[in-house]
Amino acid sequence: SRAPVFAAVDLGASSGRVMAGRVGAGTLELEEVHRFPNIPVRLGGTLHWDVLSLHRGVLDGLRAAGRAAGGRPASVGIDSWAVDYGLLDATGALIGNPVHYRDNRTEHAARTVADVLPPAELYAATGLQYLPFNTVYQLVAARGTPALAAARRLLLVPDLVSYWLTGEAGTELTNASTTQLIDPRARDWSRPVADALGIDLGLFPPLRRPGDPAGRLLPDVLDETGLTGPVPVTAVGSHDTASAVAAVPARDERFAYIATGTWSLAGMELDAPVLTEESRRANFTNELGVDGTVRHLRNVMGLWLLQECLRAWESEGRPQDLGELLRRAAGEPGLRSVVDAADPEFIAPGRMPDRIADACRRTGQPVPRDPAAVTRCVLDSLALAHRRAVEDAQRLSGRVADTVHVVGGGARNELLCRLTADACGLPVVAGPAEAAAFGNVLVQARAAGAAGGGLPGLRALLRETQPLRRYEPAGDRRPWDRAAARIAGDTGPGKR
Ligand code: LFR
Repeated sequence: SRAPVFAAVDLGASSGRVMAGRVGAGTLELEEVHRFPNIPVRLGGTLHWDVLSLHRGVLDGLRAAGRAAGGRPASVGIDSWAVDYGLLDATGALIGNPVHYRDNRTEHAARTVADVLPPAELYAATGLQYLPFNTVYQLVAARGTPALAAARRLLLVPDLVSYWLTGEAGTELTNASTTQLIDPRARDWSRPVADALGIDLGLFPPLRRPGDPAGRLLPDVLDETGLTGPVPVTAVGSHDTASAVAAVPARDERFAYIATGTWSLAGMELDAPVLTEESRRANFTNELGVDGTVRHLRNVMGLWLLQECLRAWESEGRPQDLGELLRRAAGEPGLRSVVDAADPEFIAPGRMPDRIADACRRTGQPVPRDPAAVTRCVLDSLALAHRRAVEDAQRLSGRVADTVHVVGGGARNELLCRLTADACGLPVVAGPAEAAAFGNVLVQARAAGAAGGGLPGLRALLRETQPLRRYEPAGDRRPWDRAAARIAGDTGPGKR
């Protein structure tokens, strides 16, 4: 008999996909069975997720996964971006569309929070880096709104999708750790933080962990998808980054990772959080991972910078072909101008080429004009930010990395991988590109008994079955040092 098929729903900031993963002894195959766009909608001045259209995409994808399985998938798992949530009223109905983490409604929330809980205390309790969109800031910004007053339940995005599929509500732990309401040592809610901020933890359904059962597809979902039940849903690392890092094909513990897509999440995997003041000042986060791990990392802007430039050029009537643009960027002189790719100034959408130009001007560097030059500036800047995060991660944790694993969509970007190897002065192992879906599938497969072992076992299966590409570092690191020095003193609008 053929190996069972697990369906992974992976929702990203610009598209969602459903993958069919076949897993057995020595077998790991992943097939994309459905992909759909995720287009945020600005309405009444607020940026929303179009969550019903995502649900439609999930249903279509599950139908396709059934066809790929030749019947029904052995189980379904869901992961997505972090921090955002939907509110349910007393009847279980969704109150309004979830707000996008790039919306600017949390602008003043940091001050409100700091007045009650100084940043150092909040960090010592939760280990989370400051990002303006952490769920706590969203909840503080939503304080006093009729929506929050009517809410009986709060579900993080993957938990919301899971609830719609099964009728069962839970809060998956890895994603819960991005709310800034979790104590990463206890791996449980931090009551002191919630109480200090007046946040009702009763809104969150009970915690569940990757591998836990999460219900079965409801009869109406079976109807909509043409599947015959029972089809179980399994909790996975529902934070996409948790699933992606679970699928880093590392050989041993001496690695740093960069999960690159819309974001570059760069750091190390640890077995305990680093809650020092130094780590806080370096804006490093401690998110919870699969199997008791901690992701000690920094959020770097990632390919968002380029995506937003492409969107701007398109709206100016000069659309660019990405492949062509990357080829031309590879031919541009390197390190002419760099920006701080970890600067929160770049979080909001809009006018990206202008904002990059502003940052270059501010730091006395040539302003890139041509799209190829802007693209080279973005990729050099990302590589530089990768290097800084990889170095800081080692320094802050006292651990050593001899390899940098690049996973996620950016693993397909040869120039980015090569520049990252050169900047870090370490070999880069690139792939898999669909790391989040692999992590999602592997955790389900293990729960179903189709794959064995801890993370090392799952990672060995990835290494044996997936094509990986290695980039050796080349050249001189001094130009990178000089580029870093040019932006070290930048005190732009995003700097606090
Ligand atoms: C990546 C990601 C990051 C998180 C950001 C916002 O997709 O999940 O880990 O910081 O999106 O949720």
